[in-house]
Amino acid sequence: MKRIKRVKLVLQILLVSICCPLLVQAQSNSSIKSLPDYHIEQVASGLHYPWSLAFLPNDELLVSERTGQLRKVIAGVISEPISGLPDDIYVKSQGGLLDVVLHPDYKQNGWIYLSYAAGTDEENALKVMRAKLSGLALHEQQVLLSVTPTKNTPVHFAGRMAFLPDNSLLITSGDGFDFREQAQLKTSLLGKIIRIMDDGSVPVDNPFVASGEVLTSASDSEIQQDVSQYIYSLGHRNAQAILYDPVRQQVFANEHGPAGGDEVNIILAGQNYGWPVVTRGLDYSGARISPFTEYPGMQQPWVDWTPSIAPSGMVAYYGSMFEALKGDLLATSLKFKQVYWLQLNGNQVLQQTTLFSEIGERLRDIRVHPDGSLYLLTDAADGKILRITLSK
Ligand SMILES: [Ca+2]
Repeated sequence: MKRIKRVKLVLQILLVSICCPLLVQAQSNSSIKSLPDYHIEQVASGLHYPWSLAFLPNDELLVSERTGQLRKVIAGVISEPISGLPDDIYVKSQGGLLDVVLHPDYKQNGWIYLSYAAGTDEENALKVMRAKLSGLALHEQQVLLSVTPTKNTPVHFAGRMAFLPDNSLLITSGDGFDFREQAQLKTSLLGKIIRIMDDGSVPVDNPFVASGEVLTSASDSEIQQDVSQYIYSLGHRNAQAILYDPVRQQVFANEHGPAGGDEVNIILAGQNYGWPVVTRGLDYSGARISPFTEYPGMQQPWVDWTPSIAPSGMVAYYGSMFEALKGDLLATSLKFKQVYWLQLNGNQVLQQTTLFSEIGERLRDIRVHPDGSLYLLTDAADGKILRITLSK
Protein backbone atom coordinates (compact mmCIF):
# COMPACT_ATOMS: atom_id res chain seq x y z
CA MET A 1 0.00 0.00 0.00
CA LYS A 2 2.66 2.38 1.09
CA ARG A 3 4.69 1.74 -2.01
CA ILE A 4 1.75 2.36 -4.32
CA LYS A 5 1.00 5.62 -2.56
CA ARG A 6 4.60 6.73 -2.92
CA VAL A 7 4.61 5.94 -6.64
CA LYS A 8 1.38 7.87 -7.03
CA LEU A 9 2.88 10.81 -5.19
CA VAL A 10 6.03 10.77 -7.36
CA LEU A 11 3.86 10.64 -10.47
CA GLN A 12 1.77 13.53 -9.22
CA ILE A 13 4.85 15.63 -8.53
CA LEU A 14 6.22 14.81 -11.96
CA LEU A 15 2.91 15.68 -13.61
CA VAL A 16 2.59 18.92 -11.72
CA SER A 17 6.15 19.95 -12.49
CA ILE A 18 5.72 19.14 -16.17
CA CYS A 19 2.24 20.58 -16.54
CA CYS A 20 2.48 23.70 -14.46
CA PRO A 21 4.79 25.69 -16.74
CA LEU A 22 2.53 24.76 -19.64
CA LEU A 23 -0.52 25.85 -17.69
CA VAL A 24 1.08 29.16 -16.74
CA GLN A 25 2.15 29.77 -20.31
CA ALA A 26 -1.25 28.89 -21.70
CA GLN A 27 -2.89 31.28 -19.24
CA SER A 28 -0.60 34.20 -20.03
CA ASN A 29 -0.94 33.58 -23.76
CA SER A 30 -4.70 33.57 -23.58
CA SER A 31 -4.63 36.88 -21.69
CA ILE A 32 -2.78 38.65 -24.52
CA LYS A 33 -5.41 39.78 -26.98
CA SER A 34 -4.84 40.84 -30.54
CA LEU A 35 -7.02 42.92 -32.83
CA PRO A 36 -8.76 41.18 -35.74
CA ASP A 37 -8.20 42.51 -39.26
CA TYR A 38 -9.13 46.14 -39.53
CA HIS A 39 -9.33 48.83 -42.14
CA ILE A 40 -7.98 52.39 -41.89
CA GLU A 41 -9.67 55.02 -44.05
CA GLN A 42 -9.00 58.71 -44.34
CA VAL A 43 -12.09 60.73 -43.48
CA ALA A 44 -10.54 64.15 -44.11
CA SER A 45 -7.17 65.84 -44.54
CA GLY A 46 -5.98 69.44 -44.65
CA LEU A 47 -6.80 70.25 -41.04
CA HIS A 48 -4.33 72.50 -39.27
CA TYR A 49 -3.09 70.72 -36.14
CA PRO A 50 -6.44 69.19 -35.22
CA TRP A 51 -6.63 68.78 -31.44
CA SER A 52 -10.00 67.31 -30.61
CA LEU A 53 -13.10 65.82 -32.16
CA ALA A 54 -16.76 65.53 -31.17
CA PHE A 55 -19.54 63.60 -32.90
CA LEU A 56 -22.55 65.77 -33.66
CA PRO A 57 -25.89 64.21 -34.56
CA ASN A 58 -26.48 63.50 -38.29
CA ASP A 59 -22.93 62.16 -38.73
CA GLU A 60 -21.35 65.61 -38.58
CA LEU A 61 -17.98 66.00 -36.91
CA LEU A 62 -16.86 69.01 -34.91
CA VAL A 63 -13.09 69.50 -34.95
CA SER A 64 -10.91 72.00 -33.12
CA GLU A 65 -7.67 73.13 -34.73
CA ARG A 66 -5.02 74.27 -32.28
CA THR A 67 -4.30 77.24 -34.50
CA GLY A 68 -7.65 78.71 -33.51
CA GLN A 69 -10.40 77.41 -35.76
CA LEU A 70 -13.42 75.26 -35.03
CA ARG A 71 -14.84 73.46 -38.06
CA LYS A 72 -17.47 70.97 -39.06
CA VAL A 73 -16.59 68.00 -41.21
CA ILE A 74 -19.57 66.66 -43.15
CA ALA A 75 -19.09 63.65 -45.44
CA GLY A 76 -15.35 64.34 -45.54
CA VAL A 77 -15.76 68.00 -46.49
CA ILE A 78 -14.18 70.54 -44.13
CA SER A 79 -16.28 73.64 -43.48
CA GLU A 80 -15.21 77.24 -43.24
CA PRO A 81 -14.25 78.27 -39.69
CA ILE A 82 -17.20 78.50 -37.31
CA SER A 83 -17.75 82.10 -36.22
CA GLY A 84 -18.14 83.37 -32.69
CA LEU A 85 -14.99 82.07 -31.01
CA PRO A 86 -13.46 84.42 -28.42
CA ASP A 87 -11.08 87.05 -29.78
CA ASP A 88 -8.46 86.50 -27.05
CA ILE A 89 -7.39 82.97 -28.11
CA TYR A 90 -3.63 82.81 -27.67
CA VAL A 91 -2.07 80.78 -30.49
CA LYS A 92 1.57 80.08 -29.82
CA SER A 93 3.65 76.95 -29.23
CA GLN A 94 1.25 74.61 -27.33
CA GLY A 95 -1.39 77.34 -26.94
CA GLY A 96 -4.51 77.81 -29.02
CA LEU A 97 -7.93 76.25 -29.34
CA LEU A 98 -7.86 72.94 -27.49
CA ASP A 99 -10.66 70.58 -26.49
CA VAL A 100 -14.23 70.38 -27.76
CA VAL A 101 -16.75 68.34 -25.75
CA LEU A 102 -20.53 68.07 -26.01
CA HIS A 103 -22.75 68.28 -22.94
CA PRO A 104 -24.09 64.80 -22.03
CA ASP A 105 -27.58 66.20 -22.76
CA TYR A 106 -26.46 67.94 -25.95
CA LYS A 107 -29.49 66.78 -27.90
CA GLN A 108 -31.75 68.58 -25.42
CA ASN A 109 -29.70 71.67 -24.51
CA GLY A 110 -27.21 72.18 -27.39
CA TRP A 111 -24.28 73.18 -25.16
CA ILE A 112 -20.78 72.77 -26.59
CA TYR A 113 -17.76 73.18 -24.29
CA LEU A 114 -14.45 74.53 -25.55
CA SER A 115 -11.10 74.97 -23.82
CA TYR A 116 -8.45 77.35 -25.10
CA ALA A 117 -5.34 79.29 -24.21
CA ALA A 118 -6.17 82.98 -23.87
CA GLY A 119 -4.23 86.19 -23.42
CA THR A 120 -0.76 87.38 -24.38
CA ASP A 121 2.90 86.37 -24.10
CA GLU A 122 3.08 88.19 -20.77
CA GLU A 123 -0.24 87.07 -19.32
CA ASN A 124 -2.00 83.95 -20.53
CA ALA A 125 -4.25 81.31 -19.06
CA LEU A 126 -6.39 78.30 -19.88
CA LYS A 127 -10.05 79.24 -20.26
CA VAL A 128 -13.22 77.19 -20.68
CA MET A 129 -16.34 78.46 -22.40
CA ARG A 130 -19.63 77.07 -23.59
CA ALA A 131 -21.84 78.08 -26.50
CA LYS A 132 -24.56 76.79 -28.79
CA LEU A 133 -24.10 76.17 -32.49
CA SER A 134 -26.43 77.07 -35.33
CA GLY A 135 -25.10 76.28 -38.76
CA LEU A 136 -21.57 77.66 -38.68
CA ALA A 137 -22.11 80.24 -35.91
CA LEU A 138 -21.68 80.02 -32.14
CA HIS A 139 -24.08 81.96 -29.97
CA GLU A 140 -24.95 82.33 -26.27
CA GLN A 141 -21.22 82.26 -25.50
CA GLN A 142 -20.30 82.12 -21.80
CA VAL A 143 -16.79 81.97 -20.35
CA LEU A 144 -17.04 79.57 -17.41
CA LEU A 145 -13.48 79.41 -16.10
CA SER A 146 -10.19 81.27 -16.31
CA VAL A 147 -7.23 79.61 -14.63
CA THR A 148 -5.38 81.75 -12.10
CA PRO A 149 -2.74 82.91 -11.73
CA THR A 150 -1.93 83.88 -15.31
CA LYS A 151 1.48 82.88 -16.63
CA ASN A 152 4.05 84.03 -19.17
CA THR A 153 4.91 80.75 -20.93
CA PRO A 154 3.30 79.45 -24.16
CA VAL A 155 3.31 75.82 -22.95
CA HIS A 156 1.71 73.33 -20.52
CA PHE A 157 -1.87 74.56 -20.67
CA ALA A 158 -3.32 71.01 -20.51
CA GLY A 159 -7.02 71.71 -21.42
CA ARG A 160 -8.64 68.28 -21.71
CA MET A 161 -12.19 67.95 -20.39
CA ALA A 162 -14.60 65.17 -19.41
CA PHE A 163 -18.10 65.19 -17.95
CA LEU A 164 -19.05 63.17 -14.88
CA PRO A 165 -22.53 61.58 -14.58
CA ASP A 166 -23.73 64.48 -12.37
CA ASN A 167 -23.06 66.94 -15.24
CA SER A 168 -20.01 68.38 -13.57
CA LEU A 169 -17.02 68.94 -15.83
CA LEU A 170 -13.43 67.93 -15.11
CA ILE A 171 -10.74 70.09 -16.71
CA THR A 172 -7.02 69.39 -16.76
CA SER A 173 -4.82 72.41 -16.08
CA GLY A 174 -1.08 72.29 -16.83
CA ASP A 175 1.73 73.53 -14.61
CA GLY A 176 2.84 76.22 -17.08
CA PHE A 177 6.30 74.58 -17.18
CA ASP A 178 8.12 77.35 -15.26
CA PHE A 179 5.64 77.17 -12.38
CA ARG A 180 5.78 73.52 -11.43
CA GLU A 181 5.90 74.20 -7.69
CA GLN A 182 2.40 75.64 -8.01
CA ALA A 183 1.10 72.15 -8.83
CA GLN A 184 1.35 71.54 -5.06
CA LEU A 185 -0.36 74.79 -3.99
CA LYS A 186 -4.08 75.00 -3.35
CA THR A 187 -3.79 78.74 -3.93
CA SER A 188 -3.08 78.20 -7.64
CA LEU A 189 -5.05 76.43 -10.38
CA LEU A 190 -1.86 75.50 -12.25
CA GLY A 191 -1.03 71.77 -12.26
CA LYS A 192 -4.51 70.69 -11.18
CA ILE A 193 -7.60 68.84 -12.25
CA ILE A 194 -10.42 71.34 -11.83
CA ARG A 195 -14.11 70.54 -11.43
CA ILE A 196 -16.96 72.91 -12.21
CA MET A 197 -20.67 72.37 -12.79
CA ASP A 198 -21.91 72.60 -16.37
CA ASP A 199 -22.91 76.25 -15.76
CA GLY A 200 -19.49 77.14 -14.30
CA SER A 201 -20.54 77.15 -10.66
CA VAL A 202 -18.54 75.41 -7.95
CA PRO A 203 -19.81 71.90 -7.12
CA VAL A 204 -20.70 71.91 -3.43
CA ASP A 205 -19.00 68.55 -2.96
CA ASN A 206 -15.61 69.55 -4.38
CA PRO A 207 -12.97 68.25 -1.97
CA PHE A 208 -11.60 71.59 -0.76
CA VAL A 209 -14.79 73.65 -0.71
CA ALA A 210 -14.99 73.54 3.05
CA SER A 211 -11.27 73.75 3.72
CA GLY A 212 -11.36 77.55 3.82
CA GLU A 213 -7.69 77.83 2.90
CA VAL A 214 -7.23 81.51 3.42
CA LEU A 215 -4.15 83.05 2.03
CA THR A 216 -1.82 85.06 4.04
CA SER A 217 0.55 86.42 1.42
CA ALA A 218 -0.45 90.04 1.20
CA SER A 219 1.21 91.18 -1.98
CA ASP A 220 -0.27 89.21 -4.86
CA SER A 221 -3.95 89.93 -5.22
CA GLU A 222 -4.38 87.21 -7.83
CA ILE A 223 -3.33 84.39 -5.59
CA GLN A 224 -5.26 85.96 -2.74
CA GLN A 225 -8.41 84.76 -4.42
CA ASP A 226 -9.53 81.48 -2.90
CA VAL A 227 -9.37 79.11 -5.84
CA SER A 228 -9.07 75.93 -3.78
CA GLN A 229 -12.81 75.32 -4.11
CA TYR A 230 -12.33 74.59 -7.83
CA ILE A 231 -9.66 71.94 -7.24
CA TYR A 232 -10.52 68.27 -7.72
CA SER A 233 -6.98 66.85 -7.52
CA LEU A 234 -3.49 68.31 -7.42
CA GLY A 235 0.10 67.54 -8.25
CA HIS A 236 -0.29 67.21 -12.03
CA ARG A 237 2.20 68.30 -14.69
CA ASN A 238 0.50 68.44 -18.10
CA ALA A 239 -2.45 66.07 -18.35
CA GLN A 240 -3.24 65.47 -22.02
CA ALA A 241 -6.24 63.18 -21.57
CA ILE A 242 -9.03 62.67 -19.09
CA LEU A 243 -12.01 60.34 -19.33
CA TYR A 244 -14.84 58.99 -17.24
CA ASP A 245 -15.18 55.21 -17.51
CA PRO A 246 -18.91 54.53 -17.10
CA VAL A 247 -18.49 50.84 -16.28
CA ARG A 248 -15.70 51.15 -13.71
CA GLN A 249 -17.30 54.43 -12.62
CA GLN A 250 -13.95 56.10 -12.27
CA VAL A 251 -11.79 58.73 -13.89
CA PHE A 252 -8.58 58.05 -15.77
CA ALA A 253 -6.12 60.75 -16.83
CA ASN A 254 -2.72 60.60 -18.46
CA GLU A 255 -0.01 63.21 -18.18
CA HIS A 256 3.36 64.06 -19.60
CA GLY A 257 6.35 63.68 -17.33
CA PRO A 258 9.58 65.47 -18.25
CA ALA A 259 12.20 63.05 -19.64
CA GLY A 260 10.54 59.86 -18.43
CA GLY A 261 7.74 59.59 -15.92
CA ASP A 262 4.72 59.86 -18.20
CA GLU A 263 1.77 58.52 -16.24
CA VAL A 264 -1.75 57.21 -16.28
CA ASN A 265 -3.59 57.83 -13.01
CA ILE A 266 -6.93 56.84 -11.57
CA ILE A 267 -8.18 60.21 -10.38
CA LEU A 268 -9.82 60.43 -6.97
CA ALA A 269 -11.20 63.62 -5.47
CA GLY A 270 -8.84 65.43 -3.13
CA GLN A 271 -5.78 63.31 -3.93
CA ASN A 272 -2.29 64.56 -4.65
CA TYR A 273 -0.60 62.98 -7.68
CA GLY A 274 2.84 64.13 -6.66
CA TRP A 275 4.28 66.44 -9.29
CA PRO A 276 6.95 67.78 -8.88
CA VAL A 277 7.73 66.19 -5.51
CA VAL A 278 7.35 62.64 -6.81
CA THR A 279 8.42 61.76 -10.34
CA ARG A 280 10.28 59.03 -12.16
CA GLY A 281 11.36 61.52 -14.82
CA LEU A 282 14.39 63.76 -15.14
CA ASP A 283 14.54 67.37 -16.23
CA TYR A 284 15.25 67.77 -19.95
CA SER A 285 18.80 68.78 -18.96
CA GLY A 286 19.20 65.37 -17.32
CA ALA A 287 19.13 66.97 -13.87
CA ARG A 288 17.11 65.34 -11.12
CA ILE A 289 13.87 67.13 -10.36
CA SER A 290 13.23 65.42 -7.08
CA PRO A 291 15.02 62.78 -4.99
CA PHE A 292 11.64 61.15 -4.31
CA THR A 293 9.83 58.44 -6.22
CA GLU A 294 7.38 58.12 -3.37
CA TYR A 295 6.22 60.43 -0.64
CA PRO A 296 3.66 60.14 2.16
CA GLY A 297 0.23 61.35 1.07
CA MET A 298 1.04 61.29 -2.63
CA GLN A 299 -0.29 58.81 -5.16
CA GLN A 300 1.94 56.49 -7.14
CA PRO A 301 1.29 56.43 -10.89
CA TRP A 302 -1.12 53.68 -11.89
CA VAL A 303 0.92 53.25 -15.07
CA ASP A 304 4.40 54.72 -15.49
CA TRP A 305 5.79 55.21 -19.00
CA THR A 306 9.55 55.58 -18.73
CA PRO A 307 10.93 56.37 -21.26
CA SER A 308 8.23 58.87 -22.14
CA ILE A 309 5.77 58.13 -24.93
CA ALA A 310 4.18 61.63 -24.93
CA PRO A 311 0.59 60.38 -24.50
CA SER A 312 -2.26 62.45 -25.91
CA GLY A 313 -5.91 61.39 -26.26
CA MET A 314 -7.28 58.39 -24.38
CA VAL A 315 -10.53 56.43 -24.37
CA ALA A 316 -12.07 53.52 -22.51
CA TYR A 317 -13.55 51.34 -25.25
CA TYR A 318 -17.10 50.04 -24.87
CA GLY A 319 -18.08 50.15 -28.54
CA SER A 320 -19.79 47.29 -30.33
CA MET A 321 -17.34 46.93 -33.24
CA PHE A 322 -14.17 45.56 -31.60
CA GLU A 323 -15.01 42.89 -29.05
CA ALA A 324 -11.31 42.48 -28.18
CA LEU A 325 -11.04 46.08 -27.00
CA LYS A 326 -14.00 46.03 -24.61
CA GLY A 327 -13.21 47.51 -21.24
CA ASP A 328 -9.64 48.43 -22.22
CA LEU A 329 -7.89 51.79 -22.51
CA LEU A 330 -6.44 53.15 -25.74
CA ALA A 331 -4.05 56.10 -25.69
CA THR A 332 -2.50 57.90 -28.63
CA SER A 333 1.20 58.74 -28.58
CA LEU A 334 2.71 61.81 -30.16
CA LYS A 335 6.27 60.62 -29.85
CA PHE A 336 5.96 56.99 -30.94
CA LYS A 337 3.21 57.59 -33.52
CA GLN A 338 0.97 54.72 -32.49
CA VAL A 339 -1.79 53.77 -30.10
CA TYR A 340 -1.05 52.12 -26.76
CA TRP A 341 -3.53 49.41 -25.85
CA LEU A 342 -3.75 48.78 -22.11
CA GLN A 343 -5.41 45.40 -21.69
CA LEU A 344 -7.13 45.38 -18.35
CA ASN A 345 -8.75 43.01 -15.93
CA GLY A 346 -10.61 45.28 -13.55
CA ASN A 347 -8.00 47.87 -12.64
CA GLN A 348 -5.08 45.57 -13.30
CA VAL A 349 -3.01 46.06 -16.45
CA LEU A 350 -2.49 42.57 -17.87
CA GLN A 351 -0.62 43.63 -20.94
CA GLN A 352 0.39 46.65 -22.98
CA THR A 353 0.63 46.39 -26.73
CA THR A 354 0.67 48.92 -29.53
CA LEU A 355 -1.58 49.38 -32.54
CA PHE A 356 -1.67 51.28 -35.84
CA SER A 357 2.05 52.09 -36.06
CA GLU A 358 1.64 51.79 -39.86
CA ILE A 359 0.06 55.27 -39.81
CA GLY A 360 3.50 56.67 -39.00
CA GLU A 361 2.33 60.09 -37.80
CA ARG A 362 2.13 61.87 -34.49
CA LEU A 363 -1.32 61.14 -33.06
CA ARG A 364 -3.19 63.81 -31.11
CA ASP A 365 -6.51 62.29 -30.21
CA ILE A 366 -8.64 59.16 -30.27
CA ARG A 367 -12.43 58.95 -30.03
CA VAL A 368 -14.97 56.14 -30.20
CA HIS A 369 -17.80 56.79 -32.66
CA PRO A 370 -21.28 55.69 -31.53
CA ASP A 371 -21.01 52.85 -34.10
CA GLY A 372 -17.89 51.52 -32.33
CA SER A 373 -15.34 52.58 -34.95
CA LEU A 374 -12.23 54.46 -33.82
CA TYR A 375 -11.37 57.96 -34.98
CA LEU A 376 -7.80 59.28 -34.81
CA LEU A 377 -6.45 62.78 -35.35
CA THR A 378 -2.91 63.23 -36.67
CA ASP A 379 -0.87 66.11 -35.26
CA ALA A 380 0.37 67.95 -38.34
CA ALA A 381 0.04 71.10 -40.41
CA ASP A 382 -1.81 68.85 -42.87
CA GLY A 383 -3.68 66.99 -40.16
CA LYS A 384 -5.98 64.07 -40.92
CA ILE A 385 -9.01 62.40 -39.48
CA LEU A 386 -8.68 58.62 -39.78
CA ARG A 387 -11.38 56.04 -39.14
CA ILE A 388 -10.67 52.45 -38.17
CA THR A 389 -13.29 49.78 -38.74
CA LEU A 390 -13.42 46.01 -38.59
CA SER A 391 -12.58 44.44 -41.96
CA LYS A 392 -15.58 42.87 -43.65
CA1 LIG B 1 2.46 61.60 -10.47
